[in-house]
Amino acid sequence: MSDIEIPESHPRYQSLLTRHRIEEGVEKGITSRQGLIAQGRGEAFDYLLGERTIPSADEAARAAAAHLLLADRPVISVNGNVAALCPGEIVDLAAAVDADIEVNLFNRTDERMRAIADHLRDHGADEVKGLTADGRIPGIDHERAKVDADGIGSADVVVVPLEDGDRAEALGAMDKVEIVVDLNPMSRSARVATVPIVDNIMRAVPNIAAHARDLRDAGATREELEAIVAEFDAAEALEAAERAIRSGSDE
Ligand code: PTJ
Repeated sequence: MSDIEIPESHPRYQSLLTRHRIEEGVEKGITSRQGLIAQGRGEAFDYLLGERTIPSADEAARAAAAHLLLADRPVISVNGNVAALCPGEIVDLAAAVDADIEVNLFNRTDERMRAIADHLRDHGADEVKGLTADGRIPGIDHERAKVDADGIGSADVVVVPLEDGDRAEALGAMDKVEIVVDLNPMSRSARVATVPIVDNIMRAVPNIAAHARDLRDAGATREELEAIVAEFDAAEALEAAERAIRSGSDE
């Protein structure tokens, strides 16, 4: 048993755990009510993917790890769904690649910003950015434009999980490397990402951290990391995910 009263052997265990965490996130004022709908949308794609990390998503996670290890100023962006689903895993990934964590919300309120920052600190984060909001992403006219100038504002690589599309596009226009985690390979954010990872955030985040540690432990050089980055083909990864969804297999 874990934080839900369902044995881990239950065939729907992961899905029920996810729903429980999102519900709890809403109750705690971390997740927006729209987050429940977003979760439902993601779950449908995960069901079609077989609720597993497909090989192309694993390759994408490795390319993401290489980008993060090469980065000068990597930042992981966190919204209300991510904070509810995998706060400890986000803190662990930030430690593995020496990244900053920044809260960035579509439905931004001071209460939610603070609740999410506190929640991340409860899970081990030292510093959480996003509350200063002294920077702006050009070309966006909603709350997601607000960033910390010394966080996402000046980052070279940004991890943007469960994004809503237009910020992903605007960050791309700022020449930042964007790592998007989204279960929908047809979403606008996945399509504009430098590295789209079509996987559940709860599997993808620990997987990126594991790849980063493997690469570091193997003593990967800058040249080797750059080769991993160069070999990754975003369009092919999206096609492979769509094929897996449509056919139910990896072929
Ligand atoms: O906390 P806020 O205020 O910033 O709001 C966050 C949400 C997620 C509500 C907001 O960004 C939103 O409405 O997003 P969308 O437009 O519904 O997009 C969410 C995307 O994430 C969709 O493409 C889903 O398929 C995908 N998704 C949902 N759950 C997961 C997921 N991808 C990976 N893992 C999941 N668990």
